Amino acid sequence: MLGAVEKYLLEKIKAEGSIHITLVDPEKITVSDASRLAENSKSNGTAAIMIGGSTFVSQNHLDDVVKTIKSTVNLPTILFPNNITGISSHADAIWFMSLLNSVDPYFLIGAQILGAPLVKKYGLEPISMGYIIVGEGGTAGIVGKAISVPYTKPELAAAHALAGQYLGMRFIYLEGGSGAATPVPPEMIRAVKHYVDAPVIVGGGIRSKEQALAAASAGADVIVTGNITEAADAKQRLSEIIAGIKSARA
Ligand code: 1GP
Repeated sequence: MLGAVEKYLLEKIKAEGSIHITLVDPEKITVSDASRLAENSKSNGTAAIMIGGSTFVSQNHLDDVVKTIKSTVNLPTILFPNNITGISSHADAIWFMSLLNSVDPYFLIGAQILGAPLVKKYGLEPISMGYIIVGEGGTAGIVGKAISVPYTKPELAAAHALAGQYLGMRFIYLEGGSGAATPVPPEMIRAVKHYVDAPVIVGGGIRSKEQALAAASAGADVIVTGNITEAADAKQRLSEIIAGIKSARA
């Protein structure tokens, strides 16, 4: 049976074409900023809040950020863990993910084995996801010891994604790396969409309405932005990006 958050995401994608999710990196944010950011995101039409970063954050701070977001907005909170330290009992769901192009078995299955009992104990909804680092890949690529798929090799990204789907992963994430100079190219998104039926999440370096529109038009089901939500003009940028995503359907 599908969990409530996964069902919500699938129904929203079906109804709206492409949806936006805000990523909150607890390393970079105070609890009060997290609350303000969640409110901004909700008022601009984001579908859910993801919480996670690429390095270490104290478990207490992570818990506080999740709790604050939950008490501020009525949106699903989905953990986006880089390790077992990214698990909080206060969230609704967790991307239960494997970094498909890591050379380190820890990021393929090791952390998942250590984390699975906690996910069960906390009653978090696990949503299975294949995570693929592409392009420059950023900190996630370095920490996760990934052999990144170059932007010039869309067919290789598609092969990774299809392998993930055949292994039973229900979402595929193309990660260009937080703050990437260039977002995942539309050709790569199109190639992946051509191969897989699973919803495709795209993130990393999306900063403008045009970039969001290009990703959505290429078939991205979910567009994630993190960095821009920390900019001074975050509210304006977020509203433009979400407008861009919605206009892909028009
Ligand atoms: C990073 O894909 C996300 O994991 C979002 O990237 O911070 O560049 O928006 P940005």
